[in-house]
Amino acid sequence: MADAPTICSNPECQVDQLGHCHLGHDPIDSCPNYGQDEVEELDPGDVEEERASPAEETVDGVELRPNTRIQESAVTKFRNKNRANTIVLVGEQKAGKTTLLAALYGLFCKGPLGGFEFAGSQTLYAFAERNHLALFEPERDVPSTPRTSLGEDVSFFHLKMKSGEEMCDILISDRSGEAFEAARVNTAFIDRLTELLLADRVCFLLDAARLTKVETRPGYRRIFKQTIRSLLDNDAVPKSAVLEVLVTKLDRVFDNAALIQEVSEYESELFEEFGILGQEFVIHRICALPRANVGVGFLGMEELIARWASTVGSADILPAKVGNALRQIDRVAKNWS
Ligand SMILES: Nc1nc2c(ncn2[C@@H]2O[C@H](COP(=O)(O)OP(=O)(O)OP(=O)(O)O)[C@@H](O)[C@H]2O)c(=O)[nH]1
Ligand SMILES: [Mg+2]
Repeated sequence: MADAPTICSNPECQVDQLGHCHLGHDPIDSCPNYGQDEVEELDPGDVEEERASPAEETVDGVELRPNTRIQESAVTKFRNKNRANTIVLVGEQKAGKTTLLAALYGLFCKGPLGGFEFAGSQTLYAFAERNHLALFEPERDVPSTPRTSLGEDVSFFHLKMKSGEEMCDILISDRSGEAFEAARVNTAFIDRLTELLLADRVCFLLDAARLTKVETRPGYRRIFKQTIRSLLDNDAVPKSAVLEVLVTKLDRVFDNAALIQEVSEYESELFEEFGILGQEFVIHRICALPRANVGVGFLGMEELIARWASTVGSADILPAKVGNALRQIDRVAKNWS
């Protein structure tokens, strides 16, 4: 209800208190003075802002916007209420992050994916939009998925799934590949990748086509490792998070044994370098859009969803151990000096 003075522009009218029009108009709306000030005072921006307010929507007491992506600020609230696995997608521009999200939605539209049934999503509209754009005119040469803009902050997609009697929630982050590229060359940008700190699983997307193409191969082999290395060396990834390399766009190399061999060799190199760090490190191959070779199908997607939905361990609330802590006796000399 608006404030009393804004209901009617006639100063003698007491419609806000008496409930009837001073000039006898019935219904009240038919009075030309009724609501005029209110209309004049309306700031169209407010209307939009109100509609966009996350406070409008509550699910299980959690404030979320159902039809857009979830902003990072809402993720913490969501995770406080729901035991959700958080998956962070990392990959340079056009690696296939958004297409992977679209494919997950598209596959759930057709039915269960492996042992998991779709049970709901707080980001249905955003999923549907991406799926539509990924499939829109799939024959054309230019990328069909709109590039995630650097101006956009990270946002999260939500999936609720059912496996037998068990329900599980996953949140998957998406942000522009440019942000990861910037962080690779300038560590000052790593702090901006705030979603990494929330990650239960960090998925590095490795573009199989780019990895095996003669023109791009040397540079890409190097920068892919550099991205992982810079995030790990700068402690941007929680030690508890699983590191997962997703070799994407398998449809583009599938029929060529030499290219597959190259992929395998690079996978071995990655294992040698990152598999020994004490953090769980896995590599899987997927195809999220079998455009170049329909026969490949949506490779590895059932296994992917099973991994992403796998129960996360209990949160470790113990304070982290301090390495090389000074003993009191070591401090004596310092205290005396
Ligand atoms: N053939 C094939 N093309 C794919 C696959 N996955 C993604 N693509 C294509 O790769 C291009 C880039 O995919 P996106 O999903 O937009 O990449 P992104 O990582 O989100 O890129 P940014 O938003 O720029 O960070 C699009 O043209 C997709 O159609 C795949 O599995 N196979
Ligand atoms: Mg994208």
